[in-house]
Order: sequence, then C-alpha cells, then structure tokens
Amino acid sequence: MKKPKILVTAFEPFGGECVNPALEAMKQMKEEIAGVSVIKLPIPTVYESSLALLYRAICEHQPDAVLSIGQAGGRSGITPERVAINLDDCSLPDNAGDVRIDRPIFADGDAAYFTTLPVKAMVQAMREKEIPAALSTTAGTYVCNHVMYGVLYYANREFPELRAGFVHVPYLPSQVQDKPGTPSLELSQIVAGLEASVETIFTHAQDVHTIGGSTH
Ligand code: PCA
Repeated sequence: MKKPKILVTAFEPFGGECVNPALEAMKQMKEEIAGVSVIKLPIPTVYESSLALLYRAICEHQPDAVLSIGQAGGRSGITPERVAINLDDCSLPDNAGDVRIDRPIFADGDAAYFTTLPVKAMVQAMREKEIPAALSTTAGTYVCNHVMYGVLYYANREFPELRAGFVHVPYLPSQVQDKPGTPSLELSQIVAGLEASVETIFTHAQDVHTIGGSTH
C-alpha cells in the first residue's frame, strides 16, 4: 500500500513580527509521523501567491490531506478551524502591500466551506497530551482564511478525495515580551500539538461526535 502523505503549510512572519510560530513549529515537525510522510511548504503571507503555491504543490505531490498553519496572536491555545468563508476583508496589508475590503475569494464559490479534517478529535488528542487546544469557528478574514477557503474550494471542485483544514497557533513567549497580558505557548508544545493533529487526521476518517461549539 502507498504511504499516506500530508502537505503541511506555514506562513512567513507578518504584521511587524520577526517570527511566525507556525513556520518555526513546522520546521521542527518530524518528516514522518505515525507512518505518514510530511511534506512541508512555507508560504508567503500574501493573498495571491500563497494560494497559487499551494495549488501547485497539491498538483505536484497529490497529498491525502492538507494541514495549513498560521499565527493567531492573542489566542491561548492551538485552535483547529471549523469553517472558512468566501471573504477577504482586513485593514492589515498582506506582505505584498495588498489591502482587501469586502472581496469574495472565488466569485463562483460557496459562501463557506466546512473543514474536512476531524477537528474535534484533533482537539481531544491535544488535550490528552495536556496541550491547550479548542475548536474555533472563525479563521478571520485575512490571509489564513483565504488559504483555508481556497484549498477547500479546490478540493470541492478538483480533488474530491483531498481532506483539508487549518490550525491557528498562539504567539511564542519571545513575541509577547513587549505585549503584557498576552498569552503565548512554548514552541515544543505547539510542535507536539501539531504532530498529534497529523496523527489524528489519519486515525480518524470521520470526526468524533462530542461538544465543541460555544455560545459566542
Ligand atoms: N496568520 C494570519 C496570516 C498569516 C498568519 O500566520 C491570519 O490569521 O490570517
């Protein structure tokens, strides 16, 4: 049998930060996790080129799953995203200076796509390892949501077997030294959480049926 393959992507630093915890964590992830080959792809925090690079990598490697990772400064745990919406809308320019307002990502796409990764099982697996994790129902309307939406759009149209989704990770401790009161997570914990997530994707063809939503 062919060895299963996952394409993992992580963003370059943006918004004035010198590092992106997603990228630092991806670099430290194992090349093989529980028999699954891990292909790593750094992507720019740029609307246009991030998705184009990802599309090319999917065609080239034909992975079974795509896990994209980004920084969500201010969050205290690792947060798998449940849904991506068809909207770019953020005052923060991307790394190419592009500012987008009220712009659909694909004119012929659905309003939203749900992740096809077992996100509740991923949260469970991380918590079992005492890594702070929670389900998120918003990936924002910046480049992370753009990439998550775009990959799910492509999967929907061209790669029906491909499972895909997104995980946001907190700041590293070094990033919050000048941000009193802002939560952070050690790099080793982020790496362990992402590796547990990869393993869970391949042990769970379907998600678990537990409570994961919230009142707001
Ligand atoms: N986080 C940003 C984009 C790149 C990243 O790591 C976001 O949440 O949209």
